[in-house]
Amino acid sequence: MTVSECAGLLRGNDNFLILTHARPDGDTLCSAAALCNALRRMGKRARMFSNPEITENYMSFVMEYLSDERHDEEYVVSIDLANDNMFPKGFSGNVELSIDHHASNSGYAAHTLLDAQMAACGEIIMSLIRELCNELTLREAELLYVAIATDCGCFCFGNTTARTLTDAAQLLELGVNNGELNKAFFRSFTRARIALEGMIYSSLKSYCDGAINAVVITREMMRSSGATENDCEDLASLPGKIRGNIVGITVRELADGRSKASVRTNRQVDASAICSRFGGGGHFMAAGCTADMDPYELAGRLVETAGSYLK
Ligand SMILES: [Mn+2]
Repeated sequence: MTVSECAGLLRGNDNFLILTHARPDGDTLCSAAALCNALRRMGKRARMFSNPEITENYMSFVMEYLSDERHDEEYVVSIDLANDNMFPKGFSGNVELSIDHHASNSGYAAHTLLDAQMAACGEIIMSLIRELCNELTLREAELLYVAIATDCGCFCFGNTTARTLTDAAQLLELGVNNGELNKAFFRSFTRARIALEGMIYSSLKSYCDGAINAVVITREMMRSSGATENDCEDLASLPGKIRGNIVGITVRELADGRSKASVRTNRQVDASAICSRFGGGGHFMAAGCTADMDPYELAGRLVETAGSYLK
């Protein structure tokens, strides 16, 4: 359906329940919050589902929209949710409307507003709010900036288009403080995270003229840095930052004595083929496995296997 058809559907309904996806990110959360704010401005009743996995960094942005209080006959709208196995923990039921930018959207909802050209759902919500309310409020603009910026790596990833930058520019014109939000989401980290990264970089070993880079994260490193799970986001991308890297291997020691590996590759080597040798799998450029070995042993075995794929 088109944005204006979707706006018509929303205008004709009330008592909205807005869903975000499992392990929620900035796009699903802040797009949902912006839509919730706009629906409330229109005099509608709207709430966001209390997704139990919302992390601390987003809580202050979405808190005022979360509610467990059910309205009667709720109209369920999902945001950034490609299929029904991404439903948030604690939700089951039917979805009336899915607003999404994943080309793989399975069509699980009764109606779908899909635009796979968009870098973030935030861009679709931006058009939709304009259609519904003519203008965006500063609050909505801030939420949409976070939604868009987090889904395109602060305008660094290849999904960033001219349209993405134009949308962001319009949000800045509405008064969004991009410097402050970028600092909060992309340029500041906990002391524990920085300490842990230091240890990880110190553990780095390079092989095959730097085409393979491997790091190990032991339980002792977690303990001495004071890092928790919240500090461990995207650690698997660290070895791949080295220029010339083709296969980046990150191995983490688990509490039960086993080890868990993440393998990231560029287009030249199949990460899932490497991991399948150890009972794992995944995508071509990002895969993982868990093995009954100490982390240094698993790292060594993965380096050896990756080396055989380079030839
Ligand atoms: Mn998204």
